[in-house]
Amino acid sequence: PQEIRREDYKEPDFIVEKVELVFDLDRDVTNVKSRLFMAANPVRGTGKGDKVFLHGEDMKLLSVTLNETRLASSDFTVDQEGLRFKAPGQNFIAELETQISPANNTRLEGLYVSQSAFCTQCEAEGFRRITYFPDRPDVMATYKVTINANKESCPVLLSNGNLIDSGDLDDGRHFAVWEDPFPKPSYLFALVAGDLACVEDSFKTMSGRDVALRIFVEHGNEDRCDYAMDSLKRSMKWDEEVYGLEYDLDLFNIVAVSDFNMGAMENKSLNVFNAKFVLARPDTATDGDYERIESIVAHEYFHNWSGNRVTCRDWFQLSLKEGLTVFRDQEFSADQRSRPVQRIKDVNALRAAQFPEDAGPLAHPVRPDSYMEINNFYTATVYEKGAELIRMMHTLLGPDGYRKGIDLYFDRHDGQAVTCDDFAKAMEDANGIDFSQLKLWYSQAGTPKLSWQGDYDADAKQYRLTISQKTDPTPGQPDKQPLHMPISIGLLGADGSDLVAKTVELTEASQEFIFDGVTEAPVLSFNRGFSAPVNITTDQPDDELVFLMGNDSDAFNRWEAGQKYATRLMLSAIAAYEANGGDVEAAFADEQARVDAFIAAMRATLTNDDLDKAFRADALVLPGEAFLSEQRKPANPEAIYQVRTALRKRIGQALSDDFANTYHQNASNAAFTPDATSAGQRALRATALAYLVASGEDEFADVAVAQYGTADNMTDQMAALSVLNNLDHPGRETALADFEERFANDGVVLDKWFSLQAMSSRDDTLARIKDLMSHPAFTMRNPNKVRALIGAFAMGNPRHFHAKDGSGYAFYADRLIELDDINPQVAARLCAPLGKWAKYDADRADKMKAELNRILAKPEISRDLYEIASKSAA
Ligand code: BAL
Ligand code: ZN
Repeated sequence: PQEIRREDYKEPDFIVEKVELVFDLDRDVTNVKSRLFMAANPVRGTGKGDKVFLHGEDMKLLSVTLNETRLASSDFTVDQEGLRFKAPGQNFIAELETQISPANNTRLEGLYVSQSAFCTQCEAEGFRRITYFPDRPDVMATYKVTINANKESCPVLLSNGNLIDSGDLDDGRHFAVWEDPFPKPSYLFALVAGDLACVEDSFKTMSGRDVALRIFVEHGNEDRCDYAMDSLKRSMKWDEEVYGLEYDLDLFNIVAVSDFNMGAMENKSLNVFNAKFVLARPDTATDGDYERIESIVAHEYFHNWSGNRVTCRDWFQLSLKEGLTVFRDQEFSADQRSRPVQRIKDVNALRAAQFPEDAGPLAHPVRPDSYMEINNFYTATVYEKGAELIRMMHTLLGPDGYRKGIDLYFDRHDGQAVTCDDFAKAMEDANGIDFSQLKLWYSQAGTPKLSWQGDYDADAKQYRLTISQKTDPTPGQPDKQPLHMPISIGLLGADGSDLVAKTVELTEASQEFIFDGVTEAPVLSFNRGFSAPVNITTDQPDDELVFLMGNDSDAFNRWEAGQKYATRLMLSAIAAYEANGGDVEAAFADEQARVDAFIAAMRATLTNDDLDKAFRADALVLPGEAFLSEQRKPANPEAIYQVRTALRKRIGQALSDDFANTYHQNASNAAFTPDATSAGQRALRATALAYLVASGEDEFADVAVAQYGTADNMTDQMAALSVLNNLDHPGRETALADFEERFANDGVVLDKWFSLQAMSSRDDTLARIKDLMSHPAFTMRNPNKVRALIGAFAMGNPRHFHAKDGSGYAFYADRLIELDDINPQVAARLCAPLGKWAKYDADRADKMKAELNRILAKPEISRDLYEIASKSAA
């Protein structure tokens, strides 16, 4: 497959001003007629050629008609990429008739069938699987869409914009006509037709308009929409209050479908969601699910401005809308919940997915320079690192300066398809500043490494801080420039108060900052709030970390200090474990004093009632196995698992009384509510239970069994089941069997059950996964099922995935090969774990590479999977 390069971007020769589509829906043969009102692109100037190209894939082309004259087959050419013909003039009408088969569309791109409903997914390039069209985001047209379908099986007919007509047809069919007045790129087109239940509400906008809000779900799920609806209304209000942005149509629809490649999709006024991110009832969804629903509903809603009203010129600019919209949803969640807890969550996610991406073979800049398949670039780098870039702009400009930049961006570019440079320019122009160095974050891949050196001069009452930065080479980028970034710091006095709290701007490879009036030798709190998305290589002494854990006024850095301490402790123990031939007792033999100090600091956090419970729960969780793997080369998954498990056991034993108190004190008799405070209480109690069970005392496993049996909500039930999941305890099988029976017909909930088993540390896990593949509810055709069972194994079970005999790799590669023929986009997305071979010992690395090569040898491998596997194997 060919690489597409950013520098090759050319304006389209012809644009489409208006589209009229008529769908005659049928599962096996759907007929699509389109009328495209085409014009030579005025930006290019007229008369620059008459060659028209329309993208199109996997369709049957029935006819091409230009200005009402049907073309002979010799007047156009069709190949795998699309349709070419000669324009009959500067302005003309092209009519195309195509046939597609939604029921056979297992890729879930374009028009397909989920359960019994028709739905679409067009981002990035799905529209070209519906009809021939210049399927690129810089071609923006208004759409009028007529849907004809069987009235009994498809009573609901939806598309973008406003419903302008509907009625009955012959033969039990009916129709609806939708018109979207806002010009949009084809990737925002959507159609849904099916027998769906509808939950309705409304929102009054800041200018007093009433917007009808509707959520469509499968029948029987109507009582699981309240939280999504509430989240939608809060998002609409927040965007008005914080960004001054009002919704622009009288109707906003959300549809939940079971089969979906992504989390959700922001189609204009018709958001299509993975059902997993809509449906919630206390007995089916955990607090984590509620949180994700809130943030994804917000994310898709916010796209109405940051994505739809102003969109991307080309797909290299994807972060223009995604980085900005992730930043917006993160800030929304921070405002709705606890700001530090939200920041911890976002940084954990960044470290879990983006830092490894930036350090591996798939590293790419926030604005990539080339791709083979754009679906492979919906990455943590484009999304989460892109959001960090916007966050740095926000920090550097302050809230008012940021808002001035945002206002100018939307004033200047409303209705346009623009670039990341256009966004930065609006920020610069509104504030009279120069972001040219900051913009390197768009083009330079890799996570910067920062080190610092602090010197205190007691006589001068001066603290000098030298900060150095370096970014390692990444594929295709051997040389890196120093970046511009805000570093928030605090200097703490002995009583724990801030002597200095400030944000400095780092721009040089090495730079000194001087703080005067510092009355005592301070402890440095560095990169507060994770103001810059970097790795810090300076080791702060243990006692300073303990001090920060107990005193830092920046809650994020209190948490961070604990994570650093725990990481350091475990890395030393892992080295000792390996040096002592896998003896976990020996691993901690030389670390007793440090372990004790760490446990004492954990206890102080656990019992500090001034701290938010959700924060305490986070602060008590040790860095995960995947994170620890990133800190070591070669990573030894078995050693990491053993040492982390042993440390948890020691903490559980040492603080058993405290955890037992916490567990009992945080029981609640109140009815479940998903608010952040109640969720924090449940999280702290779940953490206590997990440590009690980790202590190895049988009585606590019985407590977990009891909790599973008596809990009246999914959060508490899953907390119990997750700890039982790793045990050899009869209660495990009983609880799993009960769960399976209760949710046998509930795909979204049963996925939790598949995932748990895939992530179990038990030795029979891989065998169990193989059995579960023939479970009646499992199918490789449903992305959620694949992610729940197969994806969870590779991403959430490092120890078994990296089994020394290579069985985990071989099983996984077999699944990717099988999946590639069904859904290449999902297959490619799951391939990344095999690409991390360079992190492991030679034996594992060879086995992982061998599996990548076996994947590459697959006949008719998709472009999607080829790109990831070939870059990973290199
Ligand atoms: N645009 C694809 C899904 C999302 O990021 O909202
Ligand atoms: Zn998005």
